[in-house]
Amino acid sequence: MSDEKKLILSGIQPTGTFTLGNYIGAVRNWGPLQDECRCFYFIADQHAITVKIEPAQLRQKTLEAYAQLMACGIDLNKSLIFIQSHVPTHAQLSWVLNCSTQFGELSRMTQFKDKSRKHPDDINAGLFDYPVLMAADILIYNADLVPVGVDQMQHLELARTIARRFNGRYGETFKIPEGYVPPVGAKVMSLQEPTKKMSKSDDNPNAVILILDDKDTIIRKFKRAVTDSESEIAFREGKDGINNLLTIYSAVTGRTIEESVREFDGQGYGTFKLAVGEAVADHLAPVREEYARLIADKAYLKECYTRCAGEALRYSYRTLNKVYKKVGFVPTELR
Ligand code: ATP
Ligand code: LTN
Repeated sequence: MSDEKKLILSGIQPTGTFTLGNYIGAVRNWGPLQDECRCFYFIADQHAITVKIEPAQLRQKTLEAYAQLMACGIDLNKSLIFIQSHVPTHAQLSWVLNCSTQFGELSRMTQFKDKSRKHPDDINAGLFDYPVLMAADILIYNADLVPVGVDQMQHLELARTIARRFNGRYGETFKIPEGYVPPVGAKVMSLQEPTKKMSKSDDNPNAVILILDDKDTIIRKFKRAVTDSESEIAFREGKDGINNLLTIYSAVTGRTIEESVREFDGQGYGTFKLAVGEAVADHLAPVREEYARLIADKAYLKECYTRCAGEALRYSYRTLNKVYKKVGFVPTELR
């Protein structure tokens, strides 16, 4: 890995099995970047405790998310996948960045407002401070590019603001990161309410395809997908259900939307839904198989996340030491 390569960084919270939305909109785009870029991916377990989660659940879901990322095509000979809490420099930098972040800025974050509304009994300081830890995740590696869904762009913008402010106050220290939203399938919609995004935390299991669902389950969920009262397979305004199915079909087959529309010209919704279900199930089958193999080998997973965290830690100390020096902390030999 040479230092001239662009550095890509992204994270995902271990809040449940990845959905087809997480997969198409985010995770599956991470693997192809690893040939041209230096890629750092991580499981954001420290972000996950900003809402209530059982410790045993968090531990299990973190390992499962780790194995899912590997199964989605991230090659540890080229990229790193680590667990956020194993690399303490993120949290150390976030304290310093807190002091370059304004209360008013954090109060304006829509995710904070949404999650506070959803969990009115637990509006903790971590939930409020979530974007500063996210800024530290990015800035500690001087990332060039951060692939995220549209929902995370406000946080990314804040990370850029914090970096600029710190650089202005203490001198050039951080690179200003760019966001990267995939051109196709940036937003996969719910199969039951196609105006809403497909989300891990949806209460209706029929609305969501999980990347580890078996073929029969996937086909059954697509058969029940909400469409419209017409019979024409076309991509246009007002046909949210069909548009979503066409987007998914195109994303997994690699065909354009126009090619997909032509392919199903004159056919009924039933045939189309079955074809989408089969294409998705076939596409996800190797991910599911690879996941089953990985999750059964805890010793191998441990070896991988330990080595990757070690590399990430060594790399990130360069930035932390520089930052500590700039803000005026007395140097120590202890790190
Ligand atoms: P939750 O339901 O717990 O909020 P989520 O399913 O919305 O979770 P996140 O873990 O917040 O997913 O997001 C992980 C990544 O997947 C982010 O980059 C996000 O933008 C992307 N993503 C999430 N849902 C979709 C979707 N329906 N379509 C495309 N991309 C998505
Ligand atoms: N907030 C993100 C997860 C996340 C992240 C990051 C993404 C935490 N730290 C740094 C990119 C870069 C989410 O919920 N999807």
